[in-house]
Formats: sequence, C-alpha cells, structure tokens
Amino acid sequence: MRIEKEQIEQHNNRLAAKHKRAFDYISEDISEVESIINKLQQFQIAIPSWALGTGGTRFGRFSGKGEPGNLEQKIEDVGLLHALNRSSGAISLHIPWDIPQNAEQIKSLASSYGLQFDAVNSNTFQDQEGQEHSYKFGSLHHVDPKVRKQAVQHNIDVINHGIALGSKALTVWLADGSSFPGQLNFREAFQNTLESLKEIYAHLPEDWKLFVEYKAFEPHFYSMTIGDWGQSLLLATKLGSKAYTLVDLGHHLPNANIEQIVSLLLMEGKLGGFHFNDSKYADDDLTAGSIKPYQLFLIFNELVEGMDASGLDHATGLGWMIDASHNLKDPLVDLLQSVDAIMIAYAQALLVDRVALKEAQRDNDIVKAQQILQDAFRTDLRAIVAEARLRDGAALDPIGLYNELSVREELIKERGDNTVATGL
Ligand code: PSV
Ligand code: MN
Ligand code: MN
Repeated sequence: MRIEKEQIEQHNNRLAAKHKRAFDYISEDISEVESIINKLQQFQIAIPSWALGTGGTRFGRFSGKGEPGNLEQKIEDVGLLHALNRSSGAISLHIPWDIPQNAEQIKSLASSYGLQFDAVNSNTFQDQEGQEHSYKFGSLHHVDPKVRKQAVQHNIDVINHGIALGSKALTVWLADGSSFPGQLNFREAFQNTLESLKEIYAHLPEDWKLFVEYKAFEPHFYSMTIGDWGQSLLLATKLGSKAYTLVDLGHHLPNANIEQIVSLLLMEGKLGGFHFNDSKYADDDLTAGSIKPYQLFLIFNELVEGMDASGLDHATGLGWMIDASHNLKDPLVDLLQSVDAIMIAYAQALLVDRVALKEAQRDNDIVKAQQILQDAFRTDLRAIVAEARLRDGAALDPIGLYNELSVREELIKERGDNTVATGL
C-alpha cells in the first residue's frame, strides 16, 4: 500500500482552517518560529525494523494482524510512516532477521519511499539455526575464543550487508553478562570484549561509526559486561575516533540523570546516537514521551545546547532512532506517536532562551532558571510541529489520516490475519 499525495492534500485541506488558527496564535509570540520549523523539517528519526510487529513479554505474545512478514513489507511500513509524517526517512535493520537477498533491489525499493538505511544491528544474543557455537554464555566476551571469533565474524558480515545498502554505522548491543557472583571474571570479560570489538572496528569503512550500546541489566541480573555509559565510553575511547557511545533511554537504573550523561558524552565528542523510548521501571520500551515527557524535553535541552556548543548539525550530527516494542497498540500508530513526541520535545528545546538561562545560571538564580525551562516545556508547540509537516507534504494529523485511510485494514487485506514479524 502507498499513500498518495492527493489523499494527504485532501486531508490537509479539511484541517487547514483549524490548523491556521492554532498556528497563527502560537506564532505571534515566538520570534524564531521560522528557524524552529526549518530545523524540524530537517530532523529525521530512524525506525527499527523490529518495532513494526507486535512485541511480546516473557509471558506471551498477542499477534497483531497485517504485520510485515518480510523485509520488503517492513520497508513498505516505514514508507507509510514517512508519507504520513515526513520525519521517518530511514530504517534500521537487524541481521539476521532482515537479510537483504538482493541489496540493489532493496535499496531501490527503499528509495522509492524516500528512505535511507540507518545503522545496521548485529545479533549475538540469540542462537541461529545451524550456528556452530552457542551464545548461551555470551558472545564477544566469551571465555572460549572460538565463540568470540564466530561473533566477530557475524559483526563483520553485518557491516558488509550495511555497506551494500548504504548504511553508515554498526550498532552493537550485547546481552553478555552474568547472573551470579563468581560466574565471570569482570576484567577478563571486559578485555575479551575490547579485543573482539577491536577486530570488528578494523573492518569499519572510513566513513562509518561504531555505536557501543550499554544496558544496566537484563537478560543478566548480576552484571552486564557493557552495563553503563562509563563502560561504553571506556570501550569507545580505547577503540578510536570512529567509536561512540549509544544511549538507549530505557537502559539505565531507575532515576538515572540521563540528561547529565548526554551532556558529558557530548562534551567529550563521544555521544554517537540515541534509541528513544520511555519507561516507568526498566527497559519497558514504551512510546517515547508517554511516561516522562519532561525528561525527554530536558534531554533535548542538553542535546541542543551541547550540539550547538560543539558545532554539530542537529539533523546529521548524531544517529536518531526509536527503539520501542508495542504489545498492546498497533505498532505503526505507536511509532507515529513516538515520532510526534520526539518532535515536540525537540521544538520545545529549541525554544529555550539560552542567553537568559546562562545569565540565570551565572547569577545563581535558580527560580529564573527553572522558569525558563518550564516556560518552554509548557508552551504548546503542536501547531508548529504540524506546520513543519504541512510544509513537507506530510499530514497535519498523521494518526487521523492513518485511521481515515483504514491503513491497518488495507494491510490485513494484503497480508492476512496471522502474520508474524521477526523481532523482539
Ligand atoms: C534489548 O534491550 C534491545 O532493546 C537493545 O536496546 C537493542 O538496541 C535492541 O534490543 C535491538 O537489538
Ligand atoms: Mn536499544
Ligand atoms: Mn532495550
């Protein structure tokens, strides 16, 4: 299924008057409105191929209908999202779930939807059929060099798939860790991981980045070999200038000050990218902005400040991606909600009066500093985000149009009731 330009225009025409009223009202008080819109138009958030199917919990999985059953259909799904919001112009693949049989064909299918290939992701947290050595006790950190070698080779294969598709980064997330004291020698596990990553790093093309993702716990409950940003930063620093830390919002211990982590990683030039999601307890992978929208805003506040300070382009300086999994909602609708929440938080961060904030900080005027941040956070910028979409030829109300066009029903007609997408 494809969404036609005319369908979007008709939808937008129906909402035009209401939108104009809201947009004119908010624009009157914001002098930098054009610059905010311009930045929003540039900003693209990649969609992971594994978020397109209904996720499960360890207690079960209630399959959705009309889910993508192959890579072509996953690309079609992201194409639908991008047509609706013009902010989801890239897809991130997970190998071996998404092996492209014919890279050229896959590339041209993606570009027919205006999509590029974001970071490729390796998978050494599951055993695949026919695999010689098991990852039960880890992969890059494994005590047995044969297992490490196999995992390194897998990552090299993933880089090669990425090269064929035009990706520019490899994301490594490891499930390596231990669940009982004494199970692992921490230093050996770390050294093995470093040595394995060095071999992978040696295969990175010049213009590629390696993203080292960390996670505090799960699947292991005593230690994770790359468990926090310190361990990731240590690895990235030892590896070299193409290696960076990747922050997944759900991978911290409760109440961690993620905005502070972000600001320091940016200061060190070692923040590579983001996996957006939201959580109440742990790696809950809920819709971005659904639980802690203020935290999302505060993170963007640091991103804008830090990226401007280091001269990084907001749109291209870091890798932006959603990493969520939906076991209750229609995954496509959920992704539209996530993208919208991210755009709103970004717009609000752009609104912060940085000169006044600096002054308040210099004067230790805490009340003023809080007011400046909360003024921006409490300003309703939805009409500005919608205006950016309108100017890009996207829908004023993406979820509204998704429902009007009965997209899910159409996909069920095309793909059937019982599709099962590969993924988490
Ligand atoms: C597992 O926690 C995880 O959600 C990581 O965040 C990875 O980025 C993702 O799976 C895909 O491997
Ligand atoms: Mn992640
Ligand atoms: Mn995760």
